[in-house]
Amino acid sequence: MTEDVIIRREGRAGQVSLNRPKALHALTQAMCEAMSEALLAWRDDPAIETVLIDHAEGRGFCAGGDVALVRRSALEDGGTAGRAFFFAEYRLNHLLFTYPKPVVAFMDGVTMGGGVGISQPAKYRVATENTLFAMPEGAIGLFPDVGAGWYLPRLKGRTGAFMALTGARLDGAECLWAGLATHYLASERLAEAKARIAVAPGDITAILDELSAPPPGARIAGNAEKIDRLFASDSFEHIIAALEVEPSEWAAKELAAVATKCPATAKVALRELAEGARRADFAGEMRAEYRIAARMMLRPDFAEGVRAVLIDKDNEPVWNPSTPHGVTDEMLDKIFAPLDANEEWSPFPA
Ligand code: QUE
Repeated sequence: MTEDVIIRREGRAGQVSLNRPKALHALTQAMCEAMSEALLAWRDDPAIETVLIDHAEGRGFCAGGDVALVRRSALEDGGTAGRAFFFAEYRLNHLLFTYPKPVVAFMDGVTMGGGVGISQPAKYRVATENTLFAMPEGAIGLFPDVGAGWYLPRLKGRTGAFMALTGARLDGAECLWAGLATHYLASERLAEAKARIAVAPGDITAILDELSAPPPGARIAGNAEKIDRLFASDSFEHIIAALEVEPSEWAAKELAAVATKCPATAKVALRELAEGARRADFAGEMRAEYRIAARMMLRPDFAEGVRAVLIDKDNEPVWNPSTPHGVTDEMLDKIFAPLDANEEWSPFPA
């Protein structure tokens, strides 16, 4: 049992509220397991017709995963505890993706990493004026996981590659533009939306449509042409070269963002997205990402990135390799290789 997630029934809805405010509701293994247990019970419960996912008191929504624990595990137990965390998190991601009842995720605040993994599989994804959405793993030498290899290449144009390489933070209007959100509501209407959905789960679309507000303009739309052109390649070196010769302030700013991130993360992400684009089933995606996670968490870049961003907060990570050229195809092959058969990821039984 954990108090870091609140699980309750509200009318005909099951509701899970992330409740770890001291870490901006970043997911722990216990939180993932508690959510999965509730979802599995509700799946076969005819009294529950929909599931709502939100956060409790204070700022939301979910800042990611328990990367401090994963780092400690990498340094102290060879990664055993870290792998167990990813195994549980990805099972939850997959359970949501295949869930037979409509899920509504309320992305009312920071939605990064782990928060993306529990919102993108939902049929309904509500953004607000508080939404701040990103896949920022390049800042800590990890990689875009929780199904990002599935979702990002399915966004329009090269939006997904752009997000993976720059860690760009999208606001709620930009999430709606990109399809990362299905609805945009003022946060002051969320309580009413949840209450009405719990009473009439057959009317979710109508309720969210009715309570929607017109979003402000999506700034990213004005950069879409540049994003699609400059991030077109699956080669990291080609993308950097394109940004370098583009005579715009925007390109210079994005090049600077890309250049401060972990080079290994960038190359892993580009291969991951290219492979994910061709995939037909989500379980295969999560199996592939678990292999990558098992390798990436043990690389010194990850311990160094978490140190620089979350522990010492100097934001001056020293990456190794420090250049794109230093990250070879042979290194990538090892990161993507299958695990021993008894260590591979598997979903919950259907
Ligand atoms: C990149 C990331 C993460 C991050 C910051 C980055 C991430 C993550 C957290 C995070 C934040 C606050 C917490 C916590 C974790 O920050 O994945 O436990 O309290 O989980 O720049 O990928």
